[in-house]
Amino acid sequence: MKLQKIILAATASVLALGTSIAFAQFQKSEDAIKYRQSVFTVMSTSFARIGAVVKGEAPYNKDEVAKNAAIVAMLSTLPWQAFGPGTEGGKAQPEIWSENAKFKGAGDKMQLAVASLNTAAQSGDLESIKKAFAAAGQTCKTCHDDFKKK
Ligand code: ASC
Repeated sequence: MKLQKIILAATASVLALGTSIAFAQFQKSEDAIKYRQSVFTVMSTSFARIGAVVKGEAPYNKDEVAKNAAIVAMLSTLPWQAFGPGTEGGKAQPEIWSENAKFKGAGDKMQLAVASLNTAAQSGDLESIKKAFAAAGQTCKTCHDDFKKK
């Protein structure tokens, strides 16, 4: 009985490990490319909606900006798992893999910047939203300059 329990626990652990590996990887590089591009597309849509408010092209609605900032902050955590080894392609520059620490650093900066934007957006202070938006936009641009094909 005791041994059966140990085997059962071990089997469950192996299955859980297998599931997490399958979750972190993609079957084909095209799947990874599609995933990360989809995330960036939706992130860009919400970011641009905040941008329209910041630029005075759309009226400021606290709930709308807060919602879009939360979407951007949440999505900012997702694309990195889809830049694994062997997933070169799409608009990704090869430097993402050859200078991976630099790429990771740029991604971390972006995540911190959009987390700050989200904090500002939830507070509802438009002046701090404007500042945080500009800082976040700069992290998008820096990373694109270095790592995204034109
Ligand atoms: C966007 C978008 C980006 C960034 C970048 C900021 O809305 O799609 O890639 O902002 O242009 O510099």
